[in-house]
Amino acid sequence: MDIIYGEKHIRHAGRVELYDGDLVPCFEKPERAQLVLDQVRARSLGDVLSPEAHGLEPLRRVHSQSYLDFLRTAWSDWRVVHGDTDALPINWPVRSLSQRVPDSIDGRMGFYSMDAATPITEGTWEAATEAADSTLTALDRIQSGRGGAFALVRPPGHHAAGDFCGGYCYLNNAAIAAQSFIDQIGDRVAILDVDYHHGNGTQSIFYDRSDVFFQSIHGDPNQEFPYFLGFADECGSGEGRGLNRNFPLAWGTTAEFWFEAVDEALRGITEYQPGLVVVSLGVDAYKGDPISHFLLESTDYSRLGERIARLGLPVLFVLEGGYAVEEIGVNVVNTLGAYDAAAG
Ligand code: Q9C
Ligand code: ZN
Repeated sequence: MDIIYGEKHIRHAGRVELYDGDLVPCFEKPERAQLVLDQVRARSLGDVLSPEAHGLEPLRRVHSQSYLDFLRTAWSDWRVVHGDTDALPINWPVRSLSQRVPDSIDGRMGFYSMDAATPITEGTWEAATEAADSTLTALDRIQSGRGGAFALVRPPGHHAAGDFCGGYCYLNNAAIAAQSFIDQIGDRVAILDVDYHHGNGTQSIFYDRSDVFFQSIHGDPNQEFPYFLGFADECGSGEGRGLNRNFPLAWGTTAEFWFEAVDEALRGITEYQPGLVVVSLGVDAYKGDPISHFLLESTDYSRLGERIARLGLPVLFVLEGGYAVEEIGVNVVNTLGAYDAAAG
């Protein structure tokens, strides 16, 4: 399959995130994408292509203009006040607080974010927009009949909602591509999110929509980030009722139970008959992941790719999380290689 990879992601390299009460080096770092690229090349997965610019319009279809303006200008506004450090929020507009947008950069950091693990740096806007362009370029390749495609991107996207960043995510790459497909083709899209964390951003963007079927398999939000979305009773609303499905699983979940959820989700996709499947491919359900608590083996990712291929539908794979840097490339390419082999 075609792999889309751009180098601007290197410009997004946050220093620290707030983690278990300490400021620790960011888990979401440039090395991740480079190690995936190494494996893509080592195993000759396909042609590695550069992203093509698609402009801001596809981003506006998913994110609010005010959020995009914030994201584009946040670091330079922060720098004026705080100097040459990464921008991190520290206060959020919860419950009884006002939902008006404050003037100060500190206030806006909280307004447009959900956690203190998602720093905005000098290169964040450039990297995030390039990731969206890579994902849209991967979609173009699929539409020109090249089979599956892989957007090898960072920063990831599935925690980013219409108007906030969080969980290392700024622009929702999977959602932007799904919406672009709908705008161009007018057919339905199924999104399968296998990242260890619930894809709260993607869920919220499409929650009331009948043209996008979102399913996520993830750590139970009673135990795990993002804590405030991803429960099993979130089924979609209005026209989207029945087209949102969550599979929250307990810490310690092994492949046996994880694949029960995968198979159930794949049956749902077959029934829905979409024109495109987008896979939010985080590989942090892997047993060696430093911030996660599932127990998948590297070989399980090959099983995943094979099962996805059996759908017989065009598939756009988008990289999300995965922090066991030794194995991230192996796990990703196991998935994609097995998909290619089984899809023929
Ligand atoms: N103790 C992605 O995988 N920190 N984002 C959680 C829990 C945030 C993960 C800390 C994890 C975000 C794309
Ligand atoms: Zn994750």
